[in-house]
This record gives sequence, structure tokens and C-alpha cells, in this order.
Amino acid sequence: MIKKSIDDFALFDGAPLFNESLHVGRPNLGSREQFLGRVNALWDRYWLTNAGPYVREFESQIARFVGVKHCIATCNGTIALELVARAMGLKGEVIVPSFTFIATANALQWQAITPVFCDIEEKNYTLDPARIEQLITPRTRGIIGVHLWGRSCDIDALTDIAKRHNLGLLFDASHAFGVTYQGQSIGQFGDAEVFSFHATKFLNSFEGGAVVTNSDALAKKLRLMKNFGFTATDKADYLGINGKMSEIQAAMGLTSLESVDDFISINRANYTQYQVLLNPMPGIEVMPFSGEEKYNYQYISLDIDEALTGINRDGLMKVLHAERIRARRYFYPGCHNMEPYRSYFPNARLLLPVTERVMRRVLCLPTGTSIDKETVTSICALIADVVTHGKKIRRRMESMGLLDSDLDSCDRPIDN
Ligand code: T4K
Repeated sequence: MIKKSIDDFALFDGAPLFNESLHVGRPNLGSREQFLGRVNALWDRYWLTNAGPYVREFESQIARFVGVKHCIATCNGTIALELVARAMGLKGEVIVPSFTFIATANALQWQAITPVFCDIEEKNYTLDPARIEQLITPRTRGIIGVHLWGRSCDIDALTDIAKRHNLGLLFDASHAFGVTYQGQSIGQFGDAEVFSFHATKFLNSFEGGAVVTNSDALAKKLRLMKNFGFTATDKADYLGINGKMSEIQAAMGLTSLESVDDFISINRANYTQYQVLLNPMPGIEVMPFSGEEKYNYQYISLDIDEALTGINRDGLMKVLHAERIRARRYFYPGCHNMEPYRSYFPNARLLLPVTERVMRRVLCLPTGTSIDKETVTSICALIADVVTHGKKIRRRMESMGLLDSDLDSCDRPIDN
């Protein structure tokens, strides 16, 4: 037991368990020496961006790793989604999950394409193929599946639907670098797939992203589009924008790539430890990474059943935050409950029962290379204490008004 009585919890003025905040999304850093070596070389080269040698090397290494013909690196994952949606000619309506980071929907809405929110299935919390066809209208041009938290969509089913209805099929693989589906690398499916290499992602280039595809035509368009449409110096043949990755981003990306195996083994060890210690607790389940596939284990997500724990997800999160464990409610409250979508589609939730339920129950815990097994053990021991005193803690929180207060503001880290 870490907390002998509920007075010892930091939420009730006890001492916090950790001296420093533990973050979901603390970057995985590779070798400092390798990175600084690359920075020194780019400094000497006087070549900082615009298809420099690091970006080209990064693109070819990513394409090789994933097993695709083309990788087009971009300044971030959101721009990659926007560029590829446009290059694919997506217009009208595109079917997407609401249970995703808002960038998936915004990349469409930003170009006046309407995201049509589809519910998720219970297993991986990814697009439910059984719900897609009822959302297809004459305006529908495409589907974007999100491989949420590094678990792939039902790619076969989505491919089948897209083919039968002649729709574009894109995957937001922001969470799924290094992951497989039926033994094949994520990145090889649909018309194209998009990775995010944001600092918080399994593989990072500070900010960054990429479109990967086997389509020569799509790759050619994307290369023009991300560089203002230039086909030669002083010659633009296409409407383009600036979506380029810089050399320093690529230097970080290359450095991250060298450490992929280490990142996975640390993440896997943390995941296993969380599973072993949390799953026996009533009402707490660590979402499994199952089967024969490869995973990056970057997101540890819990399902919390209040009927058994005595405290709900938001209550648990508040307790953890006070102890400096910055657990996150990804992806609460779902895109459909945020602007502009909440105003556009006020009744969307009626078609999203699984999303509405899941977004109230799941919580992501810290992992990554800044977290070791001992830290995981302490986090789990604390959660055990919370579950032991669940009802009591909830009652105390209620009497202090802590469960009624503005939960939306409470997952912003208070300090670093
Ligand atoms: N599609 C999906 C499915 C996505 O998840 C994302 C991004 C995208 C598309 C768009 O890709 P990008 O355009 O971002 O490449 C974070 C990330 O900013 C975002 O990239 C990511 N998804 C999302 C899941 O997480 P926030 O709003 O949660 O970020 P923030 O600032 O609260 O940081 C998260 C945690 O990480 C904090 O507890 C602090 C910690 N952190 C963060 C940074 C940046 C660090 O410890 N060090 C850092 O350098 O969105």
C-alpha cells in the first residue's frame, strides 16, 4: 500500500507520489550523439530545408521500413492528411470515426469536405464496418479509417466496402508506425496511409508526418502539392502549398528510426507490467494487444468500469493528476462533441452509441522511454489503492465538489 488512508492522497492534501510529472506522450528520444552529429553536419552544409539530404534519406528509409514505393515527408501529420485528401480528389462527404484526435476531421473540414462520423466497434475502437454503408450517400467520396492507439482497423472489411461503392480509402496511421495487419506493415493499405511523427508519437521528428503509398500518380501529385506546385524553378503547374519537412526534423526522424527496436522493447515491457499488475483489479482492464501482429505499444489505455471500481474514469484521472501522473482521456469527448462539429451536427451522438460510452470510460497512462518498470509498478500500486478506497474517495470528492467541477480543464498539465 502506498496510501495508508484516503487522507494520504495528494488530492486531499497528502504528498504527491512523484516529484515530477509523468506524461502520456513524453517523447521517445534516441541517441543524443547521433542527433547532434547530424545537426552539426547540416549546419556545415548550409542546407536547412527544401528536399535536403536528410529528408530524402528519411523518406527512403521510411518507405523501406514500411515496404511501400513512396514516402512523402511533411511538416506534420495534419498537413499530410490534408494533402492526400486533396490529391485523392476527396470532396463532398467522407466517413470517419469521431473517436480520434480532432485533426482527422479537421483535415477534411478545413477543405470544406464534410466529415460524416461513424461509430466504432467494441474490440479495437476503430471504424465499425457494419455501420458504414448506412452512412453512404450520393455525396460520399471516401472513408478514412484510424488505426487507433496502434491497433489496425478491420482493413479487409473497409477495403471491400470502398471497392463496392467506388470510394477512396485512406488510413490515418498516426499511431501505428511499426504495426502490422495480418503480418503486413501498416502503411501498405488503401490508396494511402498517413503517419504522424509528432513529438508525442512512437517515432518522432519533433513535428512531422508522411504519406506513404504505392500509387505513382498520387505520389507525384503529393510531391508537387507539398512544394507550392513547383515543377521546376520559377514554374508552378499545380495548386500547391508549403507542407515540407525540414532538415532538422528529418535529422530527428532518422535518429528515432535507429532506436525503434529499443523503443518497442521498453514500451512492451511497460505494457506487460501494466497488464500483470492492473488486470487482476476489479473494474480495470488494460486494453490488450492481441494475436500475432507487431505493435509499437505506445498507448496504454485502460477501460474503467465504475460499477466495480467505485470511482469513475474522471474521478480516477483527477486522483492521478494530483499525484503528478498526467493520465489523458484520449479522445474525449469525441470530435462530434467539439466545435465546429457540435454545432453542425447537434444530433450526431444518436448514431454514435459506442463512441459515447467508450469516451467516458477510457484513460491513457504514461509509457515510453522516460518511464521504467519500477515507475509503472508504483503507478499500478497507486491505482490499486484508489480502487480499494474507490467509493470513499468518490464520496469525499463529491462532498468537495470535485466531481462536479469543470473536468474539461483538468487534463491540462499544471506543471511540467
Ligand atoms: N491523427 C491522429 C489520430 C492523431 O493522434 C494526430 C495527432 C494527428 C492525426 C495529427 O498529427 P500531427 O499534425 O500532430 O502530426 C498530442 C499531439 O500534439 C498530437 O500530435 C497527437 N495526435 C495527440 C494524440 O496528442 P495534445 O493536445 O494531447 O498535446 P499536449 O500538448 O497536451 O501533449 C501531450 C502530452 O505530451 C502532454 O502531457 C505533455 C507531453 N509532451 C508533449 C510535448 C509536445 C512532452 O512531454 N513533451 C513534448 O515535447 O495532442
